[in-house]
Amino acid sequence: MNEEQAIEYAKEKLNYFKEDALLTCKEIGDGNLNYVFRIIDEKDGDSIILKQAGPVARISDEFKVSPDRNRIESDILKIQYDFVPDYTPKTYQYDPVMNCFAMEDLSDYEIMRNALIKHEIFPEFADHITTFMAKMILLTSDVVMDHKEKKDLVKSFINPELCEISEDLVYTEPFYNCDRNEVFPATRPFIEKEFWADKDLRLETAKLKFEFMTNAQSLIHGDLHTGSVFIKQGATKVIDPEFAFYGPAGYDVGNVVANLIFAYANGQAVITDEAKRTEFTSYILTTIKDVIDLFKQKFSQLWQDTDKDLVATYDGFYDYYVNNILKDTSAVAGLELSRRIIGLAKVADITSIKEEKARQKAEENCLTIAKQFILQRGQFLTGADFVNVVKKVFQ
Ligand code: SR1
Ligand code: MG
Repeated sequence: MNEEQAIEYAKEKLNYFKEDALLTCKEIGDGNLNYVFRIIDEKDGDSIILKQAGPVARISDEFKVSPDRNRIESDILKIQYDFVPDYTPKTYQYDPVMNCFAMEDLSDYEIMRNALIKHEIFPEFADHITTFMAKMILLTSDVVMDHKEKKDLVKSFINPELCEISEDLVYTEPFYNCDRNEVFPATRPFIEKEFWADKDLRLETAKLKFEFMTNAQSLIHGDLHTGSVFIKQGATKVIDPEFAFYGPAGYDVGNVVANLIFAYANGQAVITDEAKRTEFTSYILTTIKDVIDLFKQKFSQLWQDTDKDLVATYDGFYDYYVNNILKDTSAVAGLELSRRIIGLAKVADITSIKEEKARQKAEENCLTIAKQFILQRGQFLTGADFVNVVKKVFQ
């Protein structure tokens, strides 16, 4: 659809605006895959978002991706709305012919990555995102769900093409000299030595890739970076779950941690005023710590409060289960840190660092942390464990 067609679509198909509405539309998508139309009734200010999936990715038509991802996104948003309504946008109609769905307009929110690049502070983010993740991860798992119903959900969220993007971009390409990588020239020698020549690292990423493909543990968002979060003071909404599928439970937590580290790297590189730099970077470290510790706290409470499979109540099982999630969290944080620097899909926190040496330092620090998170996964079990690595590498 173009903007005119989106207006026509809204008039004919969406049962949302008044009869005499005066509609205008703007395409506002800035993601890598889809088209996002904001349609407004200029008479009363009512507005809605229409999200449409095309047959190829917006970032490059090299990625042929089934428009069925729009069904997956619309379906998981409904599940997330049931479990965590405070942190999920409300969705309206889904249209399987036009591969689009309508959802609540969140124009009074801002994409979190953009806000963090402006060094804004959101003290409640860790609380919000950990409620979102603890509930989604536990309540969609075999630990608490009827096993047949869970398997139906696994079936319905088989997402082969978008999973393939992650298998390639997250787990494979960053760890060899792949043509599709986009390496910042100043960082290339570091990457060649520390990543592409490191066989131990490659072996660990191979193990992790097959775990990603086979461990149908929880219904995860699958792309929970700060560009998938709409935020304003006191409120958080998680958007863009089109990569959703049943995968390792630590995947989303790891993505959140890695993207906070990108914000930290940006703050260290570009904030010149020392007091402001300390305020922002301390906030980010506190948030990373809280993301891990509050996640553990809430996950544990929910585990106690919810009926479970008998075997999940055996002594020692809870510790085994949660420690595995933290192990995956650390590994995925490392993978996300690697792929956003070495691979094709970059993050503005890093690419917006203008000074060459500062960007190189930010990239090398993130990659140093990444290696530790991947190779020593299993050793980071508290918020302080995660934060200490970041502090040490950036000091
Ligand atoms: C071809 S899509 C590239 C990246 O954008 C999405 O947001 C995902 O992170 C994906 O890996
Ligand atoms: Mg996205």
